[in-house]
Amino acid sequence: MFSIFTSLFATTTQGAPANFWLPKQASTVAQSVDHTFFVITWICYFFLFVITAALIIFMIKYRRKGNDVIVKGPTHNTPLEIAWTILPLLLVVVIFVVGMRGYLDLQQAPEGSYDVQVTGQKWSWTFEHPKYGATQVAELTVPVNTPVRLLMTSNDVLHSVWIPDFRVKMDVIPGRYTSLWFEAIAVGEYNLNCAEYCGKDHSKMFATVRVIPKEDFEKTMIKLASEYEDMSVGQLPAYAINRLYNRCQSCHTLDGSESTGPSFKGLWDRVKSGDVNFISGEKLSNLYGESTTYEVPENYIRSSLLDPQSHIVKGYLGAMPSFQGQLKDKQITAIIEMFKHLDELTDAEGNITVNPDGTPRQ
Ligand code: HEC
Ligand SMILES: [Cu+2]
Repeated sequence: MFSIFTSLFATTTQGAPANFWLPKQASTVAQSVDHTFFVITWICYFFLFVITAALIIFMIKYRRKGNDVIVKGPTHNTPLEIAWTILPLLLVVVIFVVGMRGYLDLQQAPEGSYDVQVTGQKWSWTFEHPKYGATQVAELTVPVNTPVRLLMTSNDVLHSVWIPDFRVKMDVIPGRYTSLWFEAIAVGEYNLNCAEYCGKDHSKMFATVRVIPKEDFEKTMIKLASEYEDMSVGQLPAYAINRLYNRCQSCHTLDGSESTGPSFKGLWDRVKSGDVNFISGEKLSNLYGESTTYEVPENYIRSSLLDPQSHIVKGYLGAMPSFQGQLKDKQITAIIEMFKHLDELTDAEGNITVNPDGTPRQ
């Protein structure tokens, strides 16, 4: 209890730990944000005290005593009126200058920042590292003491990236890019939350920012970009749904609902049984068999990815882009394995239930 009050007086040093009022300071801008916060808070405390004291003193001093005759009070006091106009004006100017400085710092990412592409989608965050070709879902790894710039957009509704320990927050808007930058000052794990109510599972839309030493960063990213290479076939479905499905999710759902393309739910059963009709009038089952177009059903999925225009599913447009050159052979295998095991990777509503390493997602 005592520390709640002492922390009110704590000067905000760079990198201050969490206290009752504010979370840990873990970025370069946190100190100045807290500074602004405390300047305004202390102005409020000052006036709370002065006004309450005046109120109590006046209540006692000017209370009605006995049956005095009520006389007319003063109606006007020029010096007083000038004072209560000029003083608050000066105060709001101070607040504006302190606030504007911090705001400008937050707007402009420093030259040479490390870029990350962020996509918000009900209800998960995807982070792409263009420099390494690595993709992360629900977790973002960044180097310490390096300015990082997030370029953000949404696939559906309004979201908002908020990292309390870094004191940064920015809306994520469909059909538009917004940006945000931070420079973490300490290695560690920090929470990233969605701060814009975005529907049923808004409260589950969070991610972990993992700040790691600079010298480990390159190694970690390269490993992340090629992590599937060391995986056994049994490990591939969890990898695919977490690391590859985000490239498909704008057109393919996991819950059976229609989108630009057919849902992935039940896809493997449809494909295996050959129960797919094409706009050419052909049926997939007629293309199966020895020395025909697709010797095994897996080849149909492979060609759907590498040459999507060759057979277009009835009821859809040929809107699928080719992933030729973008997916390695083992990643294609991973996607096929993902289709086969989709039931074990998602719940009835199409939410992903496993982490990339196969452990259950909370
Ligand atoms: C821009 C939209 C779009 C994206 C992104 C996209 N697809 Fe498609 N996909 C489609 C459309 C439209 C069809 C149906 C027409 C066709 O067969 O080409 C389709 C069809 C398919 C089919 C055949 C489905 C069936 O029922 O026979 C598979 C398999 C497939 N996509 C896999 C993927 C995978 C895996 C990804 C991500 C790596 C992906 N798609 C990304 C639009 C997309
Ligand atoms: Cu959200």
